[in-house]
Amino acid sequence: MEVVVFGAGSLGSLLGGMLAREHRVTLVGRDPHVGAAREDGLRISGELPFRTTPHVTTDGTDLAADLACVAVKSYDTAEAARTLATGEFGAVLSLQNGLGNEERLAAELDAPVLAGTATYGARLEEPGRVECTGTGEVVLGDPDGGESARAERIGEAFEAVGIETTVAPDMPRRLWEKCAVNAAINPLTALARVENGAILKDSAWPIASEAARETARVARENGVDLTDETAVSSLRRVARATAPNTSSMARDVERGSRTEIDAINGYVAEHALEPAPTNALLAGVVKTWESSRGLR
Ligand code: KPL
Repeated sequence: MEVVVFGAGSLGSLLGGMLAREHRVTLVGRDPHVGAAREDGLRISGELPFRTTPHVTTDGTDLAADLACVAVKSYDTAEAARTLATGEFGAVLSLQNGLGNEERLAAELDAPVLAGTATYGARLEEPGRVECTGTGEVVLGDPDGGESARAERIGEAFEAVGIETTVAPDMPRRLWEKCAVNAAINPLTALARVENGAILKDSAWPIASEAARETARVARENGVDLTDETAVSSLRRVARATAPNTSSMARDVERGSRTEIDAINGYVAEHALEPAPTNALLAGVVKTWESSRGLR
């Protein structure tokens, strides 16, 4: 299979590297990472050590492949979609954080768009080298839900390189459930500068669990069957399982970079039919921090 991985951050590089063991992969990213990977190969360390030599480029225009995996930050989705629209793809798979990415891709692209989530842990250690900090799984499927033969074929291509993959007929619920977890963990850990496990403490849990419950309620308002109990128990499970880890938003804030708040708490607050004060408050505080740093 020919695959373009658009977005050579830590996750895109790890999955792109794994896919390159069996498929023809083009990894689109930025220097100095892409330059180092071109010179010396893409080095994956940690739980799954290996080196591969995918084709790497900083120019994502006019590419053609059976599949384009989009792994850019959610605020870069519209620009990624416009660049991908100059090429030709059999299918496009979003492997991004937050909600609304698939709609933004579908608005620009003729190719069918699939939704996905990935729970692999990865960290860009230095240009050309990514550390796999934890194996996980990819879940993918039709963004509107239902069976998808296309998703099955992509799932088989992922499984062929050892990426544990589930093809799911209920992606809308899964995306909202993940968003409920992120809406609780990400802004709280970023603002308080703590690891994921800290949200289980008495001082944070009422806020975190309310963010998750409120997200489940907004999901239901948008026709997605996600109960408060499922959202809260998923939050507790992920916070426990990733207790010593730093969330992606906490890492963004530490680096002084823009966060994905718009696609997480911002999306929930905007799509609420009844007010969603906890998500609105968390989004407002993080956006205020971004504005103060000239990031938005
Ligand atoms: O997805 C995550 C993130 O950091 O964005 C969690 C689940 C919170 C793990 O860190």
